[in-house]
Amino acid sequence: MMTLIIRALFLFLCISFSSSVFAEVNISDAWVRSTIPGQKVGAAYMTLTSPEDSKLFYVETAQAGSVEIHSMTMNNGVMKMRMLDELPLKAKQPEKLAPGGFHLMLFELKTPLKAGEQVTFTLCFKDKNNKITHQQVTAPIRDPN
Ligand SMILES: [Cu+2]
Repeated sequence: MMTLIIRALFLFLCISFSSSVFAEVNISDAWVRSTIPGQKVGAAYMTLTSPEDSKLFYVETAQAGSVEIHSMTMNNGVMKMRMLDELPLKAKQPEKLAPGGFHLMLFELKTPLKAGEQVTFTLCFKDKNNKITHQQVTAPIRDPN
């Protein structure tokens, strides 16, 4: 419940008090992994290149109840996923969200994610002065490989 309230607040801050006019983050190679019917969790990938130091701190889409920013690491042969409060983006350094590494995790999917369809995300960024901006990206759904 608490997290729901915090999420709603983040979204409110993000959408209400932010502009998406300048210093846009370049979003490329965005795609979403297709799911099988009944699967409630999905994953999305993209490459983020920010013109200045900034952080990705909130993501949402109408197709999922919530979206988390995750890291994935190998620890003695065991895959470990961790939720990040924010993903730091270094100026002009592409940060790749890809299978086996950083990714967006989609929870409580409203419908199965079918290859050929699309998912639109709102991404909220915070620069080093805590100025908030948001951008949208529409990503195609693909079968892995
Ligand atoms: Cu994950």
